[in-house]
Amino acid sequence: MTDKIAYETHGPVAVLRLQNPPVNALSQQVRQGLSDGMDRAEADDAVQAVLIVGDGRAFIAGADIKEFGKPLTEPNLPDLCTRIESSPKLVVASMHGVSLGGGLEVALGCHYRVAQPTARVGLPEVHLGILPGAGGTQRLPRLTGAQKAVEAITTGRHIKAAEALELGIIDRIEEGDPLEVGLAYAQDLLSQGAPRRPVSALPNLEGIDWDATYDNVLRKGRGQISPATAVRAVQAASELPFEKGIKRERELFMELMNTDQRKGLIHAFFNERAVSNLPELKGVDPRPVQTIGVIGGGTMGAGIATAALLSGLNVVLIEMTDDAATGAHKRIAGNLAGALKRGKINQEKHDALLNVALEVSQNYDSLRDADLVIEAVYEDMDVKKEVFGKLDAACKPGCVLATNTSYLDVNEIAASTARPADVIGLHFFSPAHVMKLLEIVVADRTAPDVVATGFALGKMLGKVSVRAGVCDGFIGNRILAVYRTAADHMILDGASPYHIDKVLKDFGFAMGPFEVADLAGLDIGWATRKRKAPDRHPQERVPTYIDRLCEQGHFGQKTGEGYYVYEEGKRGGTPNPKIPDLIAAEQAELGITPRDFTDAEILRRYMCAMVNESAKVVEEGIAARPLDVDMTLLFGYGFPRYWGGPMKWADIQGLPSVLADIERYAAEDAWFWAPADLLKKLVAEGRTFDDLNKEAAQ
Ligand code: HSC
Repeated sequence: MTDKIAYETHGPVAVLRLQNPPVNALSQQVRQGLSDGMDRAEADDAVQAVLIVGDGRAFIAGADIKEFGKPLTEPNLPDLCTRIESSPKLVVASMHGVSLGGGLEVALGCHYRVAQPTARVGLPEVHLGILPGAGGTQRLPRLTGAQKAVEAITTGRHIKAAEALELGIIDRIEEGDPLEVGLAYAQDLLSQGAPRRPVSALPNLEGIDWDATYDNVLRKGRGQISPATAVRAVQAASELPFEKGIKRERELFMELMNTDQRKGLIHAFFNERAVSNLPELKGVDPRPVQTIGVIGGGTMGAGIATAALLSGLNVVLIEMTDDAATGAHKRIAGNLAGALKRGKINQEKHDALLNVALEVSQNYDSLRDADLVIEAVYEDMDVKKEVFGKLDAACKPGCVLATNTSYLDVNEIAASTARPADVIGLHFFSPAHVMKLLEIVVADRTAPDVVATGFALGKMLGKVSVRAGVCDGFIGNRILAVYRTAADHMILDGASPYHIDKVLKDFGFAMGPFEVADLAGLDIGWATRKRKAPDRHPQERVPTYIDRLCEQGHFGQKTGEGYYVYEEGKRGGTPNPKIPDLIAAEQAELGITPRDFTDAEILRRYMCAMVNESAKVVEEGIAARPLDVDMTLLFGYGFPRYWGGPMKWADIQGLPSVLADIERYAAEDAWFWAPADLLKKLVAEGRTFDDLNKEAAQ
């Protein structure tokens, strides 16, 4: 026995209790302990049944993900599940909290399953780029039927106990201490003389149209292959005897284990948790936050207010005029109505949030009790300074003063107040009650407990919070500006925006950069180009063909015309026939002969520009680690999760090849493509971005 499993007997029942906090992941020691425990129970003639139960907050959260990518160790999980199932003694699982992946597979290896009413089960492996590899694709469909198993496995969703009972995944729901409940159930089964009931012995299931199901799941996966591959594993359960099906599952599992997508998805899993784990936050208590102020009730301010209300905070929103206040209230009411419709809140909660927790005011004095105020007004330094002056006068001492600016200098804003240590940037992404990313912008004089308060607020709001330093655009928008420029350069040189959009959607982005530009509004880029014009480097190439469209009042989706033309009531747009002419005119003016671009070259240039700027952002300390850039792009910019982020993508490609391409491009445009020093250093030392993440974690 290992110390991860406690063995005890209660009358005729041997109990194997998992003790591997925080979530009883099935590490080698846990697997060994379970296997030894089964041996011991079987060797004891007084034992008639075995109960498997977990200590702490979950039954079992699955295989130990930290072991993935390392050499396999015995006993392996599929064999362990088969070993449990083939025990001559009755085996029962008592499940509480979550039973996920390998955790559910262990339970499916047992002969009977009882769960707490609050328990959740699921096979979420596809989200890690793999499939259930310990019999889950063979046993689950034997209980639920093919269609339901395909749905559960390809979505990886968590299934609540009541539904699990209905689907036949569990046998009983019982509230109480999981050990007591499990013991009572086992005793019950013994007294009834209940037989062993191996799921693998159940008959093969009915077939479905496997090819159509595979195609459908593949399409929905937008390039992610694990869900579709899982369909083939379930197909094996319908077409092959159990032993052969298990073999097929193993083959497909190992195939996926060796993919880059598995590496990217596991990188995302661990780093979305690691991102808020910063040395500067250790031992620093955040300031308490119960009431927040929001200045400005446009789309952004209303979104922030909605997110805060839905997280249980009180909100005081300040607007300047009656009309604006009414508009803000309407927007928040609309957002909350959406939450009500989707079942996120009930009517009573909805009414309380809108009528009690929210106050819309035109008077800064209403902010007297606010613990934190977020300004979300027009992006103009003078306007921001005026707002901060008023906040300085109205807010209580210790109130955190935050700006939601997307690029303005937070140091300058802070310096305009009498309390710069209380000032921080909280950069939300629109719509703020939906988008997961929050950039926490730490200015030179921001106090450590104000930084901790930013992260605590992010956690309350369910955001992925990333620390960023002060620069134009912080982490995300600064990098975006550069890879967008790379795309614009390709357009000047001959690629079409529609080709570029297609290549990036094939790569896994939900939208192409020009579709995004149309959605965000072309006036934003136009304003930025004008703002940056005075400080522009003489060697900078800035395409202006799209400004001609803006000059005619076409700003993308909101005006019905941009890179695409949008028709009322139709989803998506069609290429705007004016665009090629505008591009051709600028090419003629600049004396450029357009050339062809392959899909591969478009992707490579776009990604190399992203990686190079990302490396500069890390090198300058704007991002604390490469993983901070990766999480910013994943949660705020639609970067495909299965690549893990741009820095993980670069590691997977091999940094020497990325640098070689950047240097090749630099021969054409040395200013734009100047390679990052950090990238050159890592290549010279034979290291990766992930090595920097690991060093930072030590
Ligand atoms: C699997 O099971 C594969 C099998 O099908 C087959 C294997 C067969 C191999 C055969 C080869 C021949 N492992 O999220 P939280 C950590 S794949 C290791 O903050 P919450 C997590 O990193 C697995 N660590 O808490 C964090 O650590 P930190 C399928 C795991 O309450 C801490 O636990 N299962 C871990 O918000 C707390 O986590 C899944 O995909 C794991 N499996 O959520 C489930 N799970 O404190 C993944 C968690 O150092 N996990 N940790 O940051 C989750 O969805 C969530 O963590 C929970 C808890 C819902 C469990």
